[in-house]
Amino acid sequence: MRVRKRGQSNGHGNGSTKPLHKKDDPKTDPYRWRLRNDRGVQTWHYLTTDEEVKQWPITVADKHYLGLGTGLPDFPAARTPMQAAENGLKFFSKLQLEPGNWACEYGGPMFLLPGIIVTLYVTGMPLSQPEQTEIIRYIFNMQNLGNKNGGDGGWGLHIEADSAVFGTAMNYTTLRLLGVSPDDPRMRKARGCLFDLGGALNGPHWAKFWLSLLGVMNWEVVNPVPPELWLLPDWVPISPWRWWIHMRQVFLPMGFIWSKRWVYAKADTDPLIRQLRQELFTQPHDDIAWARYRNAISPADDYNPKSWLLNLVNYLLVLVWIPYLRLDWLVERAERWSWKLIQMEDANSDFADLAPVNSPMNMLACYIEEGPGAYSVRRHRERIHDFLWLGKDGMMCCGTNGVQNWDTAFAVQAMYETGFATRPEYHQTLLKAVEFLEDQQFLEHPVGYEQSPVFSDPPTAKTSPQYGYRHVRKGAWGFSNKVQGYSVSDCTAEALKATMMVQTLTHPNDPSKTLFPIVIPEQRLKWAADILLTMQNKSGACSSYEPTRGSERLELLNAAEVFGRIMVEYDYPECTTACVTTLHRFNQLYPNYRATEIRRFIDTAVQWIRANQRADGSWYGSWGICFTYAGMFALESLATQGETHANSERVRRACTFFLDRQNADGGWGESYRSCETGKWCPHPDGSQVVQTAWVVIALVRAQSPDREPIARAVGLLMRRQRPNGEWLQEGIEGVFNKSCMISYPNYKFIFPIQALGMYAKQYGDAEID
Ligand code: LAN
Repeated sequence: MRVRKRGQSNGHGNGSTKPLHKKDDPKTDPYRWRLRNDRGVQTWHYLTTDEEVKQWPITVADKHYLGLGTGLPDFPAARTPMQAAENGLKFFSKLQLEPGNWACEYGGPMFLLPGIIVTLYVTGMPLSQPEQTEIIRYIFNMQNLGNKNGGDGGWGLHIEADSAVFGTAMNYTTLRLLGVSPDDPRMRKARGCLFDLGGALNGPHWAKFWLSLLGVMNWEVVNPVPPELWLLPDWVPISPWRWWIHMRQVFLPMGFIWSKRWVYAKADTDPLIRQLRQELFTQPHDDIAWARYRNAISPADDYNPKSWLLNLVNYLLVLVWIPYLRLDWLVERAERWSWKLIQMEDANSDFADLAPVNSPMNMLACYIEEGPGAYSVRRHRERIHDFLWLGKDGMMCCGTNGVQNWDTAFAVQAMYETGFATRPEYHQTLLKAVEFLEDQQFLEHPVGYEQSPVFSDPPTAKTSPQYGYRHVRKGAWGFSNKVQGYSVSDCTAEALKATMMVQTLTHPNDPSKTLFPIVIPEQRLKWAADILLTMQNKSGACSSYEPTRGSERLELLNAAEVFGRIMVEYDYPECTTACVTTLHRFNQLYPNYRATEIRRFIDTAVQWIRANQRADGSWYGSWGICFTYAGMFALESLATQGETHANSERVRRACTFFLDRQNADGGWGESYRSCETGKWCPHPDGSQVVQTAWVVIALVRAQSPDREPIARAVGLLMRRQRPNGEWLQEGIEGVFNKSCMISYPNYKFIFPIQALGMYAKQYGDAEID
C-alpha cells in the first residue's frame, strides 16, 4: 500500500489558507445569528422569528465575526504611523463587547468538533438544526480541496495542515453523523484520501479511542489507558499529577471510559454505524484483526513516533497486565478515584472543564456513571455551546471557551503603549476593559485547597490530591473566563500588567490625579503577584499553568503521536517574560511587597531568558509562530533590565536575526513549519501583518538604532490597512504542542496598532509612504 509521509504529501504544506466556498451547501441566514456574552460566557443563538430579530438587533461585532459588512466608516488615508494606529483602534474599539472584552473565532484544530459530535451522538443529545448545518458547512470549507493543500480531499490536524488520518477519518465521521451522504462528491474524495493514507486503522491513538466508543472500531485497537496510574503514590516520578495539565485531564476521562470499554449502546443496530464500518477501512470490517493495528499509524500523522519504552510498556500491559494482573478490585478502585477526580474538575469549572477535549469526555463519563437524566450530563450539554463559534465559514469549535482575558489584556496594553489610553475618547473603552478583567479575576482558590494540608497564605506551588492536584488560583486570571477557572502564568501576568498600567495613569494636566478609578484594589493586585511568585521553575523560567512537576523523560510515555512535548510543563520564554515584566512593574508600584523574592525571581528569570537564546540570536516560541513571537517577548524581558542594542551583544544578535530575515517589501513572514521543525521557515505567502508587527515591537524595544528597516516595516503595516482601519485575516498565528496551529484573529488589530504607536513614540511620527 502506498502511504504518504508527513509534510511531504503534496508539497503544498502551509499553502493557501483560502477555503473553497461551495455556494450550494445549505446555509442558515447569517443575519439571524447573535452572540450572547454573559459576563464572558459566550454563546451563539439563531433567532427563528422576526419578532426575536427585532428584539435583539445585530451588532457591529456580530457582523464582523460573520464576515458581513460592518458598515463602519472609511477614514482619510493615514499618512503617519499614529494616524494609522488611530484608525486601527477606532475600528477595533467598535468590536468591544458589552461586558468589556474582545472575542473572536478561536479555531484551528480540526480534532475538536469530532469529539463533541461523537459524544452528542452516542448520548442522543444532538445540536439544533441550524448549528448542525453550520458545522457541516465549516468542515467542508476546511477540506483540502482545490488549491488548498494539494486538494486531496482530506483534512489535517489543523485548518492549514496537510491531510492526515486523524483529521480525515474524524471529520468524515462527523459529517456522516450529521447526516451528510456518503455519495456527496466531496465525501467520495475524502474516502479516496483516507484510503490513500491507509484507512482509519492508520489513525493515532485519539482517533482509535473515539471510533471505538462509537462502535466503528473495536477497543482492542486502542493502546491501553490504564486509570490505575492514578493510584500510584505521589512520589512516583511518572504519577499523572506530574504531567502537563492538558495531558492528565484528557487521560483522566479517557482512562475511565477505556477501563469500562464503553461502547455506544445501539452500535450494532444503528445503520449509520454499520455503514461507517464499511466506509472507513481498506479491508472488510469483519476481517480486521484489531489488536494487530494498535500501533499502526500513517506517517502523515506520526509527528511524534512512540518511543521504544512506550511500545514495550504497551506490549506488557496488553499481554500481561490486563489479562492476568489487573484484578477487579484494582479496576474498581481506579475507576472510583478517577470518577472522583472527574467530579472535582467538573465542580471547579461548573462543568466547563479545562478544554474542549476533556469536556465532552467528562460529559460521557457522567453519562456512563449517572445516566442520561443526571444534572451533570445536562449541565455539560449546556456548556458545549461555550466552545462553539460561528464564523464566516460556518460553525467551529474553539480551542478553549474563548480568548476573553488574554485578548482584552493585550488590547489594554496596546492602548497604553501607544498613548491612546490618556485620550478622553478611549476612556470608556479602557475602563470597561479593566472592569471586565476585574470581574474575571479568581477570588477563591480551588475547592478544597484551604482545607488541605498544603494550604498556606501566601500560597505556594505545593499541591495535593484532596483538591484534584490543582494549582492555586486566588488572584489569578485564566486565559478565557472565570467559569473555566484555571490559573495561567502569563494570563495572570498580562492581566495584572494591563490593570497596573491603567490604574497608574496620571492626568495629563495634573500629575497628582489618576485618570482612572481604582477598579481592582491593591490587595487583589498583591494576590495576583503572589500567584506569579508560585509559577517559577527551578531553572528560573515559567511554564503555562503550573511550575514543572515531572521530568522531561516522561516524554518517553507520550502516547499521542500527533503532538510533541506534551507530557510535562516546559520553560517558555513567552510565559517567563510575561511574569518577569509584570513583576518588574509591580515592584516599582509596591516596592516593599515581597521585594526580596521578587528581585530573586526577576534575576533568575532574566538569566534564563539570556541562556535560552540560540546562537543565531533567536528564541523558539511555543504559543505563537514562532521565532518572531518569542523574540518579541524575550526582548521585552531584556528591556526591563536596561539591556538594549547599545549595551548588549545579545540584543544586537537578536536584532540581526530579524533584520537578516526581512522581506523585500519590508515585512516578516514565518511559516508554521518553524514550530514543527525548530528552524526558521519563511511563510509561503510572504510577509504577514501580525509577524511584521511583532518584529517592529521587538526592534523598538531593543532600541535598534537603524530606523530605516523598521520604517519600511511600518510602511507595510500601513499599506495593508483598509480604509476603515481594519486589517484583513492572513495566515494562522498561534500554535500548541509544536504541531497544531490555532487562530488569534484579534492579533491583526492589537499588535499592528501597538507597533505603529511604539514606532512613532520612539522614532517620531513622520509621514511614511
Ligand atoms: C492555549 C491557549 C493560550 C495559551 C497561552 C496563554 C497563549 C500560552 O502563553 C500559555 C498556554 C495557553 C494557555 C494554551 C495552552 C494549550 C491550549 C489550551 C491553548 C493553545 C488553546 C488550546 C490548547 C488545548 C491544549 C487544546 C486542546 C488539545 C489538547 C491536546 C488537549
